[in-house]
Amino acid sequence: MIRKLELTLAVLKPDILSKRYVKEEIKKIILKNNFYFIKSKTFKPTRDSMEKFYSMHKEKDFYPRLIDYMASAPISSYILARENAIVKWRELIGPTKHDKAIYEAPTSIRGRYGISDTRNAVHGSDSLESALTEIKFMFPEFHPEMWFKMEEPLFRKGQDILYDSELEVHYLNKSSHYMSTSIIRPSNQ
Ligand code: 3AN
Repeated sequence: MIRKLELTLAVLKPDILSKRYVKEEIKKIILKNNFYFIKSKTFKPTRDSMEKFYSMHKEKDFYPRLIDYMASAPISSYILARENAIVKWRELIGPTKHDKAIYEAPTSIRGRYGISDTRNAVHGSDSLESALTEIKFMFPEFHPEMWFKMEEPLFRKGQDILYDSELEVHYLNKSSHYMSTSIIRPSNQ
């Protein structure tokens, strides 16, 4: 059976971006685990956008703290692709709660780089449905159905894929693939 690649949303939270070395370590973990960086964006989110992104937690006592934190400084947001991307990325990031991450998954990203329940280093979509919603939220210009049609088969083959470490993105080598208008070297918007 041909297994399709899956897309998920990863976010590196503000305290990770303030530590250049840690950000690089996390990117190395992502690459070592055979994820492709399909889209990448580093920006300082507005309070309003973070309130929407985390609206499902509106009633929770930690919500104001979470919004203050997420809107305090730049974040990096990525669309990642691989087989079982959602479950695999959740496995790598580890438990939400800081104590649990430290004691039960000390080698996970949150176990290594999380600081508290709120400042827990990274985000990962927890289902297919939330991955699509979150990808649309962070990358409204990206069309998953188009990507699955035009690019997924080529990424799945895994040949002639290049990585631009500055743009933090994988792209298909133009010269070795039949060119479709949708296959262009991505620009960092
Ligand atoms: P996850 O990010 O593991 O999917 P969610 O969706 O329950 O976890 O929580 C979203 C974010 O809210 C977490 N990443 C964390 O930053 C924050 N958060 C969750 N639970 C707590 C808590 N009990 N206290 C403080 N912050 C929390």
